[in-house]
Amino acid sequence: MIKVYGVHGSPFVRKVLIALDCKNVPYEIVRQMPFSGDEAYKKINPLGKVPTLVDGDLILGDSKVICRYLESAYPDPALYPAGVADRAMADWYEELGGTYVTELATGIFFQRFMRPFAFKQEPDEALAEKIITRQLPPMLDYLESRIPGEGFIFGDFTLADLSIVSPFINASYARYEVDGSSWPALSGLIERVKAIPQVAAVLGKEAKSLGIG
Ligand SMILES: N[C@@H](CCC(=O)N[C@@H](CS)C(=O)NCC(=O)O)C(=O)O
Repeated sequence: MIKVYGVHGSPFVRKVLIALDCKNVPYEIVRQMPFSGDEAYKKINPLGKVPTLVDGDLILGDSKVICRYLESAYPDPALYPAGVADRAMADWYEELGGTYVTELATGIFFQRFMRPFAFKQEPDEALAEKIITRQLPPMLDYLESRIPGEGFIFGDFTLADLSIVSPFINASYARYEVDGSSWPALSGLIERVKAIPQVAAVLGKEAKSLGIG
């Protein structure tokens, strides 16, 4: 059976678990904390990051690489759009969601959730506020201009939708919600993605694991 190394709460692990669930592929999670400096884990993923997917002899790191493998190996249902231009745009949204948007949203998550609850430290509220009031809004404006008022970015749900939405799920654990009066399309997409049964199921397990259920 496929093994996914990682923990609930990581947006990158979340993406892989949801892709596997959508494709109805059984898997087991091998608990692996990020930032643990675990030398044994580095033998299968030298970056030490989660997730890593093990499927027989195949050992892959990086959620984008893993999800592309899953799409080729288990094509039904498709989780990327067909068509060269849409596929390229989906890659762009996945990249943007997994890099800059994640950095900003997990900045809020780290300050307001991880520091007080995991590390018993005071959050740097000034830093969280700077992200919320100055750094995020231009990105939210860009996303708002690209997201439809209904449905998903490419019609059917794809991992591009999840990649855009996922960082905001982490931020919501730190009491940050995208303001629906300023960014209604993005705010609506977040709700629609969270309502997908496979997404809701993983988020339920995540909430339990993070103690916020
Ligand atoms: N580009 C990677 C990013 C993975 C990543 O940064 N994972 C975080 C957890 S959310 C991690 O393992 N961080 C540990 C580290 O950077 O050492 C992916 O898409 O899988």
